[in-house]
Amino acid sequence: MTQLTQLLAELQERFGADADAAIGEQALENVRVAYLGRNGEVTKIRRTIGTLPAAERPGAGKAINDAVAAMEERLKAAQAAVESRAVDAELAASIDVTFPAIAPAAGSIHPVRRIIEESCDYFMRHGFAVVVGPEAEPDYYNFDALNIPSDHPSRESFDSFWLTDSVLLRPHTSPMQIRTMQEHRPPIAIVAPGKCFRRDALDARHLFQFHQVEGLLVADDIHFGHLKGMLTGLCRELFGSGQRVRFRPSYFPFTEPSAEVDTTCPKCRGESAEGRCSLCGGSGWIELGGAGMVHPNVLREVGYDPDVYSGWAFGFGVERLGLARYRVDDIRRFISSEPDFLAQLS
Ligand code: FA5
Repeated sequence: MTQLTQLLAELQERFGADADAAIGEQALENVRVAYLGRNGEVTKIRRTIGTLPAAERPGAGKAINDAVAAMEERLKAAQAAVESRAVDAELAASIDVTFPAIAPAAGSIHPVRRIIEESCDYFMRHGFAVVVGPEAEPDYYNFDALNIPSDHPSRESFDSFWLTDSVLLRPHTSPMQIRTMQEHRPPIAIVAPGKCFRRDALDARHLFQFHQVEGLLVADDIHFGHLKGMLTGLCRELFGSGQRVRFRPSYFPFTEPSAEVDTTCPKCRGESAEGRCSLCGGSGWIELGGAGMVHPNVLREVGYDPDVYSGWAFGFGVERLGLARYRVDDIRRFISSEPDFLAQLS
């Protein structure tokens, strides 16, 4: 009996090694037949039962059956391994590892951001510093210090979102002029990009939240010619030399003299029949921003002597610059989050 037990143990061990080594279905079947088939190794052992004393025969039969059950389990595991190797091989054959990979979806810089960066780069090259400030402002910075007293009608042109009786979401970046001049003595040369908010109805030229780039230069002997030169240079930098720019007399309480800066309508190129163009309304021009020589009252408010110092300031709408730069026909497209549109401009 002990001899039989040892024989069966050895048999199972050999069977396991052969089953593991079988690399395909046919090889595994050969192993099965060699051990468990009608004339296989197990049958040969079974035939020896008759030579044993009668009392040992039932125990021997059970030991052989247990060994067969264990070998059949082992065979199932080996079959599963062979099948999964076959699937892997099939997959490997069907995968072309030289095929180009799917490119990861990469974002791009938003055109508004790009214009802010390029405008700031232009001014930094000319020695200006970039400053940023709060989007919610007390009315002092937004109006009073900019020479717009509480009863001044021009307050209405900055139709605003008020947070309290005296704090509002800034409708322009000009408060940064005051904040900078209060903190520093001349000479001052800054650009201040940022968000602005107005209760304007949406149309092809207006958003309720948009961006401006403010600029301020104060020193002795600054004149309007510097302003024209710098702003014309900015437009050339952003648009190339083909885009026309004009300075039109205007009014702002915080500059004197004042001008609006316009550029050729990117939609009709100034050629629409009277009133037909949905972007410029037929004027042939779109307004980029306001500009002018800093008003003496503003200089006095921050403690600068207007007889000693002079300066200019401007505030351009970034999305308007985007209309002209990218020849876009509607400002709302900049906030539409259409990936196809944005990808074209990147
Ligand atoms: C001002 O905001 C002045 N602070 C500009 C200024 C600065 C003048 C310094 C003098 C000295 P205005 O309200 O015109 O001016 O706005 C300037 C520009 O902001 C407009 O020309 C336009 O380009 C942009 N803008 C104004 N409102 C909107 C709007 N609702 N949607 C998109 N862009 C706008």
